[in-house]
Amino acid sequence: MRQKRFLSIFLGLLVHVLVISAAADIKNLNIWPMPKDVSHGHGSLYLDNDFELKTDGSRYPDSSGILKDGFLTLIDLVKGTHVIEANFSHLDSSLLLKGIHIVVSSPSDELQHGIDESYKLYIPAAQGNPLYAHLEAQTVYGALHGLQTFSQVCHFNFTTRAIVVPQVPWTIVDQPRFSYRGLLIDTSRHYQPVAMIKKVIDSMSYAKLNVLHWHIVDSQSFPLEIPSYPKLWDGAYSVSERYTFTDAAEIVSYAQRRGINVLAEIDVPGHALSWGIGYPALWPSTDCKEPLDVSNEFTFKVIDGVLSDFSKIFKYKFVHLGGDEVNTSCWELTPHVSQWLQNNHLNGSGAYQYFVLRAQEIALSHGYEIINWEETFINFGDKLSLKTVVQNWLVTGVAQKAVAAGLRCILSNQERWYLDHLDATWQDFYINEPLTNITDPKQQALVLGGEVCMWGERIDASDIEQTIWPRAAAAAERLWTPYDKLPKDPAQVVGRLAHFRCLLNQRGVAAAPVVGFGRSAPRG
Ligand code: CP6
Repeated sequence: MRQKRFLSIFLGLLVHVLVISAAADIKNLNIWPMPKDVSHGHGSLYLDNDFELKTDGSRYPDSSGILKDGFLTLIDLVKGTHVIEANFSHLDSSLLLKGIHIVVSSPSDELQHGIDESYKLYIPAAQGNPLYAHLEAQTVYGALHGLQTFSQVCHFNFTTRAIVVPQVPWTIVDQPRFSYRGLLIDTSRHYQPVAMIKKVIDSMSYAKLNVLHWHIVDSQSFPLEIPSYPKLWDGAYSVSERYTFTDAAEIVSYAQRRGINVLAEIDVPGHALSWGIGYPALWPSTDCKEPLDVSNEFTFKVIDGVLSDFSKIFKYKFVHLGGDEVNTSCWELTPHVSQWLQNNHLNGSGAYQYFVLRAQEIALSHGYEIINWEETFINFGDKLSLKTVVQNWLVTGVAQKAVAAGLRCILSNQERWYLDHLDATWQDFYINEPLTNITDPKQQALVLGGEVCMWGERIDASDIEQTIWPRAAAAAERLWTPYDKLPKDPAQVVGRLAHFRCLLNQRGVAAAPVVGFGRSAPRG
């Protein structure tokens, strides 16, 4: 029955697509990122004062309340800070949208890499009573994307003082182009309060980004509690600039409820000086505090403890093991490490390979697949576990080589997708195409997606949001929207991006002006 009803709705839609899409001027659509297929009409509806969620016929029980919370978020987002003053009593009730009917077919709320994030959203025109929007998705996380799109279609109308849905009927059929759409934050160079991390997660959900890459620790500080090695967070900046293990679990849960996976990183063996503040045995010597001591079994015991603790809270199937910028000469110049190298017939680069592969084995033993920075592939790509994803950041064209070797990869080219490069413009972010020079469909399928990186050396909680946004949104559309819908010239999307940026501001996100749009002057 239900199936039939949707079938007839979607057949109706098909007619709509055929009839209306020719007329639909894509430039007037202010949805970001642009969905796969959109059509709309020219009517208007209002959200009823008790706009409701209906989930009958859904196989998803929502025992965790993720869908309910997604619905309440939608209401908050469309109301913004306005007080609804509409009095609909005089209005023809055929103009009121009573609610949204959501049908999710998978009962599971497991969030994992590669889950189905598609959705179909239909908002009817004023005909038939009572009026409900219809949202269909395979998973609850697809439904959340549909609710985000819905929130961008509605706006507060200052004449009626109600929420209007213009341009009905809407038919939106949508799914992401890439399964990995990431944002890196770095809590080692500057501490970020938990509240700010949650704000960043909220803003990611508005742009349909789905992976928060948490570069938790680095040489500058070790802010996270590790129960197995409780002195590791002695490496924090201060007693307050820390995350308890429970804080981290809370961040993971907060993100998961918004359809966002958390990718935890320990960047080893380089970028790890702070580990030795609590456990100086991890340092080769007081003259060589990074990379971690490759010759000491204790080093691998600690990594095992950290990843064992991680596996209790970081449920994403990947863990990031870093592996970039390793100063191997520091090992060669430290007498006891140099002796160990000789005994094991290794030079510095051999020891680097040994370290990375051993860390990979430990991660695999805890059930993880692995992401490593590209230097590991450049130096010993043929030795890496096939469960490795190579994350590009240098300007080497390494992605083509990684996928040709059968490994998966993620793109983060530092000239285009490094948010700490303040001279990289939103246009640079927009035109960065992950599949450049990758033509074989089998190899294209190994490109999981991309990630923009907000390294923390020069930002803290005072300016992280305006440094991330709006440029991350430009990358978010590149990673979401089908290639053939993306204009070659970013000038064609500037107005829509500026609109999204204003939406972020209205939602309390300190997104910076879109340079080159309207009255905003170029910066600095
Ligand atoms: N920290 C770590 C960093 C960077 C990397 N790893 C980095 C390098 C160059 C630039 C920006 C950031 N700050 N751990 C490289 C992956 Cl330009």
